[in-house]
Amino acid sequence: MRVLITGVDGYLGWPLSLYLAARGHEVAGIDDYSRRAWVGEMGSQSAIPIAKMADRLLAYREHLGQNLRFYRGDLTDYNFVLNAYKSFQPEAIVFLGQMPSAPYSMLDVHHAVYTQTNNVMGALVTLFAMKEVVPDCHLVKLGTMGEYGTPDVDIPEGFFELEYRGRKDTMMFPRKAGSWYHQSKVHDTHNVEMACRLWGMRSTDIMQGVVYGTYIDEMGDDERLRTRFDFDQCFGTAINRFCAQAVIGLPLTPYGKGTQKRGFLALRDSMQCLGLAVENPPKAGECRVFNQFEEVYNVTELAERVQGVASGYGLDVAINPMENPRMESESHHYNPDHQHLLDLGYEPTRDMETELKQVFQDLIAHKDRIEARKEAQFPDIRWDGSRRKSDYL
Ligand code: USQ
Repeated sequence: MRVLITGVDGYLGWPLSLYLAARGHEVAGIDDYSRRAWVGEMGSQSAIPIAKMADRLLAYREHLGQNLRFYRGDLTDYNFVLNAYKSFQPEAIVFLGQMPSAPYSMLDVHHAVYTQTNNVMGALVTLFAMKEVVPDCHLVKLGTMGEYGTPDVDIPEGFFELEYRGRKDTMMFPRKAGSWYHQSKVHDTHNVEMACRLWGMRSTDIMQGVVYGTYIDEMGDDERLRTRFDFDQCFGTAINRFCAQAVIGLPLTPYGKGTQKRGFLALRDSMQCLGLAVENPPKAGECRVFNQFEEVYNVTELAERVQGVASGYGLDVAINPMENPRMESESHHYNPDHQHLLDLGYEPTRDMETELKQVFQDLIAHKDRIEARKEAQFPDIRWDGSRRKSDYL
């Protein structure tokens, strides 16, 4: 199948291109290197060194025996996107090319506006370009579990039966996001659902939990095929930050009470899921939703898992809760459904320990790169728009 990945230079996009090519698909990618620039703006760098795109493409051809068709450009530029679709004629588009950080979007008005303009317009441009050039193409859109927020009820997979005053209809489950970034994904979801309803497009909206891990088998032992690992306050997720903190001897920092829960999944499981979605397209007009996560932990349990694995490498680190710079529920119900992928044959690895060992091996080898950008780890972006470093509690 011809699969186009937007955000092919990113954390998920790059390994996905390898994974899909190894499964026999013809892959193209779009990127404008924004992720490298955002992390630089935060005063940080990927702990694992990332090859330049030219070197990535060379290694790709050597290992996978095919070229990755690369288009450099901005996803909000309609003519650019249209031309890329015309030249590649994708049968599936995996849409990953968005600004993915909640704290970055909460920085100030400029970052909030940028996040929503970039994310919502990029997806809208894609819908129009698909309609014009490849109306039968399947859009695999990366959503996030954070769109739902933490309501005090179980969360269905996308749609549910709503009954009110004796009448019933199938409706999209309400969203209650907690950052301008997560809100941008909510807007996308509504736009994509409407495009399916009005234009008969087919889409899979994947509501992913927090993805972690540094390696998939398709990377082999070629450094040029590795993907990024961020640990700064914006682009490093809690699990990445805990691992990086352990490697340079800093205490691990659950925010606030540390009882806020999230769903997690390994990088290799994320690849499997995106691959399954691509290879099993929905019918025309269908807007399909997958909730995807494997294990649910609260952030203190997560820190304890990381602490346990770190001790195996002689790293004895403390867990010191930190004042929460975010506004979020710290004690809440969390029980989302996640059956649709399992029905398609998804076999999750559910082995956080093995994945974390790989992460530690990679990070210990690049400890100096984390040490060099240590300052970027300390959070000062607050959900009320102010900036002040958090204290350990
Ligand atoms: N947290 C800590 N300590 C830290 C950093 C974060 O306790 O040092 C807490 C946060 O307060 C939050 C939780 O960990 O309660 C998760 O935060 P995160 O930074 O790991 O992840 P989040 O902001 O939710 O965003 C990440 C990705 C995003 C994706 C999302 C999936 O950056 O792209 O959409 O995970 S989900 O969380 O399911 O919405």
